[in-house]
Amino acid sequence: MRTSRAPLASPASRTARRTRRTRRYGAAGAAVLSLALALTLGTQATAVPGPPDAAGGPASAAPDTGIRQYEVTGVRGAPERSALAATGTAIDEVLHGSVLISADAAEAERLRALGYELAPLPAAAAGSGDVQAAAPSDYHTYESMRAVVDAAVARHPDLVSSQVIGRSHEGRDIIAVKVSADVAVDEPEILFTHNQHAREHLTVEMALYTLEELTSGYGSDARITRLLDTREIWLIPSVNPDGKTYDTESGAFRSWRKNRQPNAGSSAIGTDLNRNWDYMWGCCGGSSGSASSATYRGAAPESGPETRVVADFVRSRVVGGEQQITAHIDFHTYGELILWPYGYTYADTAPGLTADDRDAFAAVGRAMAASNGYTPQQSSDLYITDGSIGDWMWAEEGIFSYTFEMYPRSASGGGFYPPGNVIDRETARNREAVLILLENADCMYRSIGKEAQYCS
Ligand code: 7B0
Ligand code: ZN
Repeated sequence: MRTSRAPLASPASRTARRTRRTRRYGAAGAAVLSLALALTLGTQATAVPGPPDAAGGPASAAPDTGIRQYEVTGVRGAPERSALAATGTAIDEVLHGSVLISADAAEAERLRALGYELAPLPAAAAGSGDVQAAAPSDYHTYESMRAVVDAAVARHPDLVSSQVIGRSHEGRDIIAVKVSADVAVDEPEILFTHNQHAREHLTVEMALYTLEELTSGYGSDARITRLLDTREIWLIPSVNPDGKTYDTESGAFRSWRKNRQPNAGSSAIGTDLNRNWDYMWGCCGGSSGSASSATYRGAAPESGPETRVVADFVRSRVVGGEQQITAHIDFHTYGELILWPYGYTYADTAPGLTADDRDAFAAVGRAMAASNGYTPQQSSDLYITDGSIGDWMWAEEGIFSYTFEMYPRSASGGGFYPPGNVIDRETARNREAVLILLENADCMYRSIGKEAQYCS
């Protein structure tokens, strides 16, 4: 098992690899916009609780699974949040001095027995105040997502292609959509992954928004035209199609997070795909070894077929010994955050993550955050996670990997189930951030003024 050793590539060899790589692409003639170093959005790292909600619709109660949201009081600071997360609870939202979690009755009891104080959230944050309740029909299903992708391929065969990269546990196709004008032969590649977590439906809408924006902008929007001429963009709109389907197929939301893979010796279903990646897997209390936990890390790294499919896809992008993908966003909800590695440690620099790496992560992360109003921070500022996608992407593949936590900032905006009438606004809100990443993807170190050192 490769859980507690240093990354395969030493920082030095990886730097050399990136330097070589950019030497090949650096003169490709891409008009590269310089990164306007943005102001950070202030030091606020946690959400401010919204007004208490009155009774509302069913969005945060999930009768099928009995999973609902609770506020856990007296939890402040990343170490205390990490201690709570180490019990196997998934933290949904960080407030000042408390957090929101999703739990079923048994888990709530267990946490109370451990001394935590839990208060159930009023039946639904969504559906109260001026936020409407969402219904499953507000979002694309897995099937209707496929139809949108197929239509884009049919309309823009010169720009868009779709391929099946593997299958989920229940046998659904996991697809990767490639968007590129393929003018240049050898281009930096950027990957967007969506919907590792079943209930985070807004992230699938984000993939479809990006697809539409890129395809409709080619030939009409100079910036998008230039980017599609000089980049290869990969979208995986749903990493977890089984979980997504399970979450909504009954007609009510189930607050499901994991995949739908059975676990040997347990009646509990599912692995948290974002704890199942093969770097520092299970190292640090940032995931659970119990099958019933929302953050169950699985029996082994990449034991989730969906994790394996996406990891194999990423590994398949190594051409001539060089990983072609340079930058990545993994879309989640919610919290309005932009996170970068590492999640497994509080340290700002660590094996394979130099001060320059960290500074480049932060510079581009802050520039993106300045465009969408999200809060930029290292992942572990939230709480410790191990086996998450971003740590693997960076440590094993040298890919600048961000995690976006999309709208809303707090449960009062609908939590995991914001109403359909915010989808257009909240996906378009990330347009600029996506373009900033695409523009920086040929040399992330330009953001810290070190293009010559790393990318010349
Ligand atoms: C998660 O509420 C991941 C940070 C990456 N190291 C944050 C993510 O997997 O816990 N938050 S979420 O589940 N979407
Ligand atoms: Zn998530």
